[in-house]
Amino acid sequence: DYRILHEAALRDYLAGLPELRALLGGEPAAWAITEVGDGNLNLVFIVKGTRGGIAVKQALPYVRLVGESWPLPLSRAHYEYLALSRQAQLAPGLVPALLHHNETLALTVMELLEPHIIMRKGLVAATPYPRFADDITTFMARTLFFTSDLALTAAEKKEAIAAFAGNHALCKITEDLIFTDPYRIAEQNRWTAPYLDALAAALRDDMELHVAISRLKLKFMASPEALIHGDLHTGSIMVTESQTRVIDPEFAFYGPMGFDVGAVLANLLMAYFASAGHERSPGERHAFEGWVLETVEQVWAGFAGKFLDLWRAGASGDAYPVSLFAGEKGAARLEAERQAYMQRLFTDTVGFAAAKTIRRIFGLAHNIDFELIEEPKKRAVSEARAVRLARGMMVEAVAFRTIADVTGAARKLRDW
Ligand code: SR1
Ligand code: MG
Repeated sequence: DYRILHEAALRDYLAGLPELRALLGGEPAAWAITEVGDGNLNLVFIVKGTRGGIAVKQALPYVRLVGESWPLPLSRAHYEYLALSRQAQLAPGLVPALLHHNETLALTVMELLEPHIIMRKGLVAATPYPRFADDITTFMARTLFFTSDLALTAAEKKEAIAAFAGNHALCKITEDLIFTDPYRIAEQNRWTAPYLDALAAALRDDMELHVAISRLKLKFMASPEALIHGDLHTGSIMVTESQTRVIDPEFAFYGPMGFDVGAVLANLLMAYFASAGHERSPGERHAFEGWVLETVEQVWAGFAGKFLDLWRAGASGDAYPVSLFAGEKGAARLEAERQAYMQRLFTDTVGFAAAKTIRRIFGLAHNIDFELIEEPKKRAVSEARAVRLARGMMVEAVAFRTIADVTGAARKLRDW
């Protein structure tokens, strides 16, 4: 009984739900309904009544960006709802409140986030977000730690993996668009031609890069470390100066933690490199770029610190049995192991951040950080700097020992 709900049908549907009707207030005929979806996959409506407003998201049976020629399962709405529910428990206040879900219609109603804006739009306008680093690190540390083997029993973890295993069509999008297509000839690839033609060809011929991206692809496919958001770019985050909300976890599944952390870092780094291409005064540029790199550092440091604190506070999962690390000697050895764990996670994060960058410059789905730089030559200069950093981060991920190594390398490429 699935049907796409356009404005009139949505109005009728909502009018039949007493709780939402009360929340909106007034007569349904007077509700203002606007389709605002600017993502690649779904319909998103804002509905406003006399008392309040809501956001309604409905999955389409195909990829919106491409059209009906690319079918996509509606079940992604189920996984998104499941992930949002779990994230709401683990990171309260950092995701939108869920108000209603209809599995058949692949439709979810959420609180209307107002006056929040999509963070990417704010970054293009050079707006700093003072709460962001603290909020996003809380979100990532809590959602990743509490869904990992450090916090769950083996049975709980396996059940949880199984609950998301059916979301493979969304994983396949990532496997193709991020980990494969930018490195080969693919119909849907595009880049800022002709300026990046040579670079695109070089990526297709770079065997060290092909090995590195294939290792990352394998890690993505075969490392169910935690429930990851799966698409944690700055278009999946809504912000005000004082609030952060993570939205859109339809790509959620049990995957490698570094994929989420890397997504956040990559999108900040792209905002950094795009900054030179946007109209802004030298002072504004300096302040914004300084804030971005500081935030990159705070995101890794904050995430690692909070994740370790949760682990030290008492991990009830089946990994690292407490009985194996008794006494002072055990505690010291376990602490050294925690540091080694975080170092490995950092290396993964660096590699995934690189993969997330390259796909936005050569793959199907680009981002407005670069796309809104109108002059192609200027855009290509910003993109080429980002790619240069990304290539190094992917091929020599282990050489980046600290987050300062990443921001230092980005700073050196600022005027390259
Ligand atoms: C065809 S979907 C393209 C991209 O949009 C989503 O936001 C994900 O980032 C996906 O890779
Ligand atoms: Mg999305």
